[in-house]
Amino acid sequence: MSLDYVKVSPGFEKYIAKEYRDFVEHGPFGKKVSVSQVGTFKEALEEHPMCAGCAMTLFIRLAIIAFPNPEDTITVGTAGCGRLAISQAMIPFVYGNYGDTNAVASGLKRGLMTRFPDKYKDVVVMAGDGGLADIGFSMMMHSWFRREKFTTIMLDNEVYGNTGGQESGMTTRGAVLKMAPLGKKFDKIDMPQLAKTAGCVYVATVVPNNPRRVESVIKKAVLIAREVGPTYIQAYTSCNIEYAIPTDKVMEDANNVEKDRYQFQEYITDEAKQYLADKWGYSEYKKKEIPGEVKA
Ligand SMILES: Cc1ncc(C[n+]2csc(CCOP(=O)(O)OP(=O)(O)O)c2C)c(N)n1
Ligand code: SF4
Repeated sequence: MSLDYVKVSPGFEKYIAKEYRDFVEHGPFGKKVSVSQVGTFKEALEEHPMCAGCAMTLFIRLAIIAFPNPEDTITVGTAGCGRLAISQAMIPFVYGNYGDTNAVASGLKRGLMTRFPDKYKDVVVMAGDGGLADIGFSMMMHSWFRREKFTTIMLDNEVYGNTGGQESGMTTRGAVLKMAPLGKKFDKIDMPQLAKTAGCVYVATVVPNNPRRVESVIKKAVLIAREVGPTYIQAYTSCNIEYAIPTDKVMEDANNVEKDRYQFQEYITDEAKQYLADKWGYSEYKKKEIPGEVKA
């Protein structure tokens, strides 16, 4: 962990933009920051061009705070609303063609493991439900079948938001959208179940109005992907424009959806539990010793 990537060359301090200097002096690189400290450090993502009140932006902001080593994390995104914010963050961003994110991330991660065998370089895909569940479905599934070691985060707003409201595989049955005026005729894809079947070793669903939970699942997912296998997070990130949610009701909607179809789910394999306990000190996964038990 270091500030090597962003340090200011001696003598240039007064010419560097204030934003940049603030990031070097008060940013998250080389420190442990948490969502509970927001306001006390300079975040890697602050400004973005997304719609006012968009829950996706809140989620992306929390996810980036939660990255265990943001200075050694590379995000991979694609066409869709999320990349408008992700690409503004002070961490490297790679743009994969629409549908290609998980193929790009596979190559990137393998290359990084070869180039930096002694260092963790985390790769995190963040893309929309259309980009992952529809057009990128095959690339995503095959990255999981191959057990590629990176995290996939679906920004699930249950619609193609960036292109004006087409239904996606993640839209719920019956939902009426601008470009699906007769209502969707099929069920929402059960992607968490598919992720488990395809080989993900950690799977969680979250909504953005519980920042500590978002932080916890993202951290676990990124750590586990370093050495155990692929991990998948599915986040409800409503589109207030296409679903006509008033901006002051966005969090209320997330609360309601969490009680209904987005209840918190977390799946973790025994191997991943043990890895978190042994390598990263997660006490909740440490095997409890039974009093009187004789160790082999
Ligand atoms: C190969 C390709 N096909 C189609 C598009 C057009 N396109 C851009 S964004 C988008 C939909 C984005 O929807 P989603 O992935 O759900 O993300 P959201 O905007 O809802 O966050 C589409 C179809 C494209 N850019 N590239
Ligand atoms: S169109 Fe929807 S998902 Fe896209 S930025 Fe606006 S509110 Fe967010």
